[in-house]
Amino acid sequence: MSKRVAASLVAGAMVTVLTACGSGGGGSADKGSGHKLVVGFSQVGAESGWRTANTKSIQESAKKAGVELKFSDAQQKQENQIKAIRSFIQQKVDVIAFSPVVESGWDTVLKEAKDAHIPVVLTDRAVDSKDESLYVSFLGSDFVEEGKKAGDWLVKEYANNSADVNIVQLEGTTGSAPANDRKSGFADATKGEPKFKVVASQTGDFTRAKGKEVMQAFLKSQPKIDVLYAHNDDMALGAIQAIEEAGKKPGTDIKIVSVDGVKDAFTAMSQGKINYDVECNPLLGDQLMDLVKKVKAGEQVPRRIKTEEGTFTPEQATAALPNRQY
Ligand code: GYE
Repeated sequence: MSKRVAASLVAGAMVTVLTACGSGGGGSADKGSGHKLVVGFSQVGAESGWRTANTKSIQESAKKAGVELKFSDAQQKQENQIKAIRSFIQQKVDVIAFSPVVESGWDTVLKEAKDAHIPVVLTDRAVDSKDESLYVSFLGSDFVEEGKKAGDWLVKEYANNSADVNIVQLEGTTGSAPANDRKSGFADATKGEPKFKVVASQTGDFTRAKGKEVMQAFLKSQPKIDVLYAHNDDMALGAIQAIEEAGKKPGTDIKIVSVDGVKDAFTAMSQGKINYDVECNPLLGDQLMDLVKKVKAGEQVPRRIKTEEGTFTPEQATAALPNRQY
């Protein structure tokens, strides 16, 4: 008898719980059960093949995951990203995701997001903020490691040479994480050998047009260039044009090592114009959607999620070309 009473009490309790859920009476389900997760995403711009692939990946993954993506293109300007983030706060999005164009100067706007209780996820590029509470997670590549891989290749390539190796460097956007880190990783890998000399280093803003322009200036000012280290493929591709127009053979007269691993660079590699490419994976969409869903659900997420990536010789790039997605 007492058992039956207990059982019916349990059953009653269950019904109550089910009813509460079904009617949307739960405290956190304040936007109703059909509410789509809304993510505000501020993208850097459309400066490179890498970026185009990254944008496409994020937009497609959002669609697939049933996430409403409010997409904003900052055209490589920090002020535009700050404006976009403020507008996302005003619109009360569920999560803000962004790829910070430069590393510094984010504390004020990120504090505003925190005060509005909107979690922030960093993707692709990092910020240098000391206050770790301003974002919940950072998903992207290890750019220092990428620079090291480029430098390690150079050390091996010139292992049997004792003569000076004159290097020109095309840097990414000034103040950006990939420019800072790819520069320092490369410098670290080559610093043990004084024969490696960076004779000129300047920003090409991660674009083909600027890469070409700066390489033209390098070719005019530098009597002897052995190696070009480009922080991304688009600048390397622009530089290839400048080298060819100057009557030199890219990949032979000037060796080229670059970062990204986009299709156009693999094509250039198959033609012998780039000697080594360090991969940086732009296809972050699925991982990002996974992450924002977990963050919204209040689940514990890792502070740092690193993307796995490899390196490519011309032979490997030529073999990978037919199936390359970006
Ligand atoms: O390497 C470059 C792009 O932040 C990793 O930005 C990204 C870099 C990428 O413009 O091509």
